[in-house]
Amino acid sequence: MQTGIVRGACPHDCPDTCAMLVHVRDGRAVRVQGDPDHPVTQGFLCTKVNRYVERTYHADRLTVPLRRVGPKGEGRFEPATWDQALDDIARRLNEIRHGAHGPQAILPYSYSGTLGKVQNESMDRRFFHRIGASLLDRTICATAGSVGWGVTYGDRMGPTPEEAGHARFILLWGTNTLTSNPHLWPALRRAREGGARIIAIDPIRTRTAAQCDEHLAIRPGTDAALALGMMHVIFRDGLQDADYLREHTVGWEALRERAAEWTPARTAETVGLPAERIETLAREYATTRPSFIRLNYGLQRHHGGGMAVRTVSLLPAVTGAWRELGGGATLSTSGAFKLDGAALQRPDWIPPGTRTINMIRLGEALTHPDAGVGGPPVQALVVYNSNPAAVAPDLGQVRRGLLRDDLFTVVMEHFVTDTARYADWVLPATTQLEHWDVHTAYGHLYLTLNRPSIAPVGESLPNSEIFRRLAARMGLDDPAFRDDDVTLIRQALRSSHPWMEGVTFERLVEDGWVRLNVPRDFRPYADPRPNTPTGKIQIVAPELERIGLDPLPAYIPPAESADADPARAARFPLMLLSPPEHPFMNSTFVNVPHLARAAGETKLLLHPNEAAVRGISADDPVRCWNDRGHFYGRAVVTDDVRPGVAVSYGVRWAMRSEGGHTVNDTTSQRVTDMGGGATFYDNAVEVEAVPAAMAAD
Ligand SMILES: Nc1nc2c(c(=O)[nH]1)N[C@H]1C(S)=C(S)[C@@H](COP(=O)(O)OP(=O)(O)OC[C@H]3O[C@@H](n4cnc5c(=O)[nH]c(N)nc54)[C@H](O)[C@@H]3O)O[C@H]1N2
Ligand SMILES: Nc1nc2c(c(=O)[nH]1)N[C@H]1C(S)=C(S)[C@@H](COP(=O)(O)OP(=O)(O)OC[C@H]3O[C@@H](n4cnc5c(=O)[nH]c(N)nc54)[C@H](O)[C@@H]3O)O[C@H]1N2
Ligand SMILES: [Mo]
Repeated sequence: MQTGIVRGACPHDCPDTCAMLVHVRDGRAVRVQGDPDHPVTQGFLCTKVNRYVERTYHADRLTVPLRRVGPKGEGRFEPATWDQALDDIARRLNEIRHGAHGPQAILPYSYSGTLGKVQNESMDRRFFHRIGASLLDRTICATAGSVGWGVTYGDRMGPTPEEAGHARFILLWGTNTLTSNPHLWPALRRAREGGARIIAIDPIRTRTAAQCDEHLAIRPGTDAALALGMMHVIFRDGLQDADYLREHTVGWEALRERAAEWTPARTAETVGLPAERIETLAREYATTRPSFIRLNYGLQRHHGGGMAVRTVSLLPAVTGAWRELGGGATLSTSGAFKLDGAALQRPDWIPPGTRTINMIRLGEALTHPDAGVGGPPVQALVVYNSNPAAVAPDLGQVRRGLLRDDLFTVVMEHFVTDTARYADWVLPATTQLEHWDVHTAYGHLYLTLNRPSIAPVGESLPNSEIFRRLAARMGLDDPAFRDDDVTLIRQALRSSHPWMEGVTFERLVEDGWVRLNVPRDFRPYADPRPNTPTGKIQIVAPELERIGLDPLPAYIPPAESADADPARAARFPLMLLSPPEHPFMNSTFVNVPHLARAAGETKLLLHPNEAAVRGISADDPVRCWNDRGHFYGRAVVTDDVRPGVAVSYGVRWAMRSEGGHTVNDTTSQRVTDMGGGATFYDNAVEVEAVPAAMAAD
């Protein structure tokens, strides 16, 4: 397309998956715009993605393959041709694959730079499965909640922005909607016009909490206790939906007994809210209908995160809120998309017995001879769609691993990121404007096609094409390695599920996006047949007992809290939360000038009492540390955070941070109770003022 408007999809890791219109003039993208006809996008894009064109044509964009010339971590490279790069990478990977340690010494590392089915999880998976590389458990974001929800309800579904406007009582629970799910906001506004009350449950008064009717600042990681305390009042006062519980759930009697232990007084002490407020909250929640809970990621980044999601998610089962349009709870809607992932990824090629490495334990995997899980050392790391030297926890150990001279590292990227600085080869990848893809969503029910709108910038190639070329060079001759991107999209869409009826490539080409064939009056658990082992909503989940957890909803305190580890909490008395920075997308957009300016320098938010006892004043340079590492920031003294909590919005690039350190120097590789998830917010730290000169490290 030389001039005109091309339909695309925002590729980023966000529930909103916007339909994007790309304006092209003379072969160059000039502007991106939210599709005004899309019922969820509603014509607007977010702060970050509005800058997508600026990012695409950024002066630092990678245009040719780069070969490392300096020491690892220094970021000195020389340009090379694709033939040189691919020949060398194919040779090295083949050597390792056929060498003493075998193919499992190769580890892929990818996450959510793009969520497109083709560029995120197709040719890459075929490639690594066919050669028998180690498997990566992609746990960094959502697995705690996915498992917590999964053992309770099966597939993840819930009201979308199209239904949520009907709700009259709304809890934004562990979600910063205006930053991380902004296209839900118009629905919340509609609900409010209809008389809805909106309450934020968050240790921080975020920009979202400030816009709500009320903000309940609970102690981090105590969400399950709050939900149990609410259930206590609901059962005690007879406000439960007994018919719903009897018909659709197993184990509700045991839950009633469990909740009986959570008196308002006990709950108050655990969560840090007044007992009376817990009483009234429970009654308001149970009696104002429809009630909708948007529970999101904040509460699952603590050790007990899986249990927290599971426990909160049962509130609408207790009250029967699921029966009503707009009622219930939404963690994710991804379970509604029934695409053919196996056709794309070919899991049938995985050699039996292949080991799995948890991505959040990358530091451990790279620094232990048995990769921390048994088996061969990791000798090659192939990174794409991710920036682990910024986003992974416990960065000190990650960096030590990446510095290993005997580690062969390939990074496919748009920029020389923190991770790319450690690479032997950096390969230029295309952006969403330059390749095909198809996108499911986890905050609504539309499938979206992305068509390329411009030619690749420089010599960049789609991930899929890089893996196709590598496969050919490494002698992998299965015809599946010759499928082009449009063929891959067609394969993904092959599905006999009724919700995919009529959702075809042709319609996507015609319209850009298509709603799944689910009923308009979408109430997924009104009369549920959940795909759980019992076919019911599992209030008691015996499979949890098998992994050593309580089969009933329960409160598991954060691992680094005073409740669980008083000795540690005495040394590190502040719980550090590091949720997304409004103008950034994880570690993406950090180098886009407008957005970097909007975010400003690293800040450390403290309650006035916590600042006072440490002799810290507003704008002081501070050091935040624990036994894993430290980073620097500038103090913001504010009652937006509760006492006992510190906040530094992240994720930032180490190379653009004071002393080369970020919040993730302090976070840990500990996993959540379920799903092996990350515990970024279960992070005890201490903070001190430092002389400005010292902050240079
Ligand atoms: N602008 C922007 N949008 C994004 C992202 C981004 O980086 N930037 N990242 C995207 C991705 S990958 C994800 S996973 C989502 C994440 O977005 P959200 O689902 O909103 O999750 P978080 O921002 O991690 O946390 C949400 C809120 O939970 C609060 N919180 C922390 N601990 C607790 C707790 O124990 N209990 C409760 N109730 N609240 C707690 C935090 O203070 C925060 O305000 O956002 C996506 N959208
Ligand atoms: N402290 C702390 N740490 C966190 C979080 C937090 O809240 N606090 N959030 C966590 C969460 S929820 C998540 S999901 C992870 C996110 O971690 P990641 O998935 O690693 O996300 P990004 O940091 O956005 O890095 C994605 C990289 O992929 C690149 N990329 C984008 N598109 C393409 C493409 O088509 N091809 C290739 N080859 N590369 C591409 C981008 O340039 C970018 O550098 O971070 C986690 N880390
Ligand atoms: Mo995420």
